[in-house]
Amino acid sequence: MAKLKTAAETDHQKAGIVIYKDLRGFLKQVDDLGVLRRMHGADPKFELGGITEVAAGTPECPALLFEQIKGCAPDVRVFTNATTTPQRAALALGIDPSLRPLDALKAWMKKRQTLTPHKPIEVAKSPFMENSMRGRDVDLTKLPAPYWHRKDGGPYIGSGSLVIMRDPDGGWINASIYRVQVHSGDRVTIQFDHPGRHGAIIAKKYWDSGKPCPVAVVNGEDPALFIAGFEYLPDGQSEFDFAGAIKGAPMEMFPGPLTGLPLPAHAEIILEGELLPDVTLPEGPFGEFTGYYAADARPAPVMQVSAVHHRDDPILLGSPPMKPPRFHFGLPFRAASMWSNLEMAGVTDVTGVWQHVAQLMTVVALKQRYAGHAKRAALIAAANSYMGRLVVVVDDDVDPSNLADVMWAVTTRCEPAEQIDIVRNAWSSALDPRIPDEYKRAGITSHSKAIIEAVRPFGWKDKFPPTSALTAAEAREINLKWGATISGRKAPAAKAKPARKRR
Ligand SMILES: Cc1cc2nc3c(=O)[nH]c(=O)nc-3n(C[C@H](O)[C@H](O)[C@H](O)COP(=O)(O)O)c2cc1C
Ligand SMILES: [Mn+2]
Repeated sequence: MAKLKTAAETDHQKAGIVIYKDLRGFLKQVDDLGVLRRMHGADPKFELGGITEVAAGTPECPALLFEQIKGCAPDVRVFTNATTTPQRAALALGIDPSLRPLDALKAWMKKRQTLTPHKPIEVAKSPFMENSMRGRDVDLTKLPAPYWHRKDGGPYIGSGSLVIMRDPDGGWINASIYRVQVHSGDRVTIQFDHPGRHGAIIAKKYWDSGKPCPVAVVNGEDPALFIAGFEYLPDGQSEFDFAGAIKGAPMEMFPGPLTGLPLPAHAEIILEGELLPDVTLPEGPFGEFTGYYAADARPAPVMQVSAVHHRDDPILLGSPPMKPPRFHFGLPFRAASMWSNLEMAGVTDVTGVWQHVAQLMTVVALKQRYAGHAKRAALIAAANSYMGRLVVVVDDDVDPSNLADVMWAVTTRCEPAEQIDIVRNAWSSALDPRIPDEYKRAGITSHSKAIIEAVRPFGWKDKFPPTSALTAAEAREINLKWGATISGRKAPAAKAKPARKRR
């Protein structure tokens, strides 16, 4: 970390985009959009999670700020559904929140390709040092840790929290989202979906040399860190640098008093401690993003918490997994990286990539230029479809973000006997509800993926029956002229009163 006191003017400031400083700043932006609801007196046992799920299932999908939570100190708050709409996901990325979802994702895909990683800088002061508990005084029960779903095995402080570790070889910092269950006043577990997670690889290096792994859990981080912590970044590339790239300025870090790990200075609640070698506790079950409990409680590594720091009136960022299509992010960020991967691999004419059903289904749209073009794209997308059994390719006249349109293409352009392929032994995880438990126990967590070519067959695509539907451009034109009347916002043109002049 470079030792500088203040960040220079950000790339965003130069471009005139206002980006939040921290979670509180983002909360204010969400409130200013009129989409924040304040909830008073909710019970952290099941009710807070239940309210979050019901709200996420409504068309508006408001963000929620829980205050005066039952049984918690009056100043403690929990923020949920923070980035669950396309609008708020765009806002978190510093992208125009009024863009149509596919255009917003494309803007992010393009921005992501040209991001400049910013190494974090160290600052001399941090608001999270306003309150500290050390050693025997550490008492996690003083912090919010909801029971999110009814059959969860315990309370989770970390449903959207960042886990920070330093690679003992390269010295680089990994900062990713892994769930964190509270087991006692000073013990939590951290769950890795599979042994390929950077956190799992790094912890193992410490343990293999007989040492505990220094670790920090950052709760109430800003959304740039939340998004960075979800990205598949290469080994050795710090999520902190990526978050700085999203924000267009270096992230400010304050060194953890106990671990020396760089900690986001403006985060809300921090746990510092060690992941112990050879110590596990039964973790879970926990309602997962597939909408299931895929496994009973399983052993997970234990973090001994030796220090807790938090801001005054701390805000926990809660992001419980919920039954699809509800998801942590209102834009399918991983579809953006797939889109970019396709371009990098030289696949031309891709007009969109999207993920539905909480990323369990991937759709690629393209303008077919040669035989095999569609399958080439599908195979590349399938390789990185984590836990996704369905990969669909559609022609460029189909909007991949519109599930109804996609299914129209599937049912009218795909002859199953000719245009569905199965790829076996592909990437999934222990969270997959369809993999039998005995396989999982033997370490077999792969599954098969169906590739559905819902495109006009290339050999006779020009003779395929033409569609009777309006083109997107025609529909837009009609909407411009007639949309307000169709929706009832305006009386029919003949009866409309002359518009009054604005003063
Ligand atoms: C809200 C949320 C919760 C997540 N929970 C977990 C988890 O408990 N375990 C896990 O291995 N990955 C989890 N993930 C996915 C990882 O954060 C993601 O795959 C990340 O890229 C892993 O980073 P790494 O490559 O540094 O290991 C979660 C993601 C989100 C957004
Ligand atoms: Mn990583």
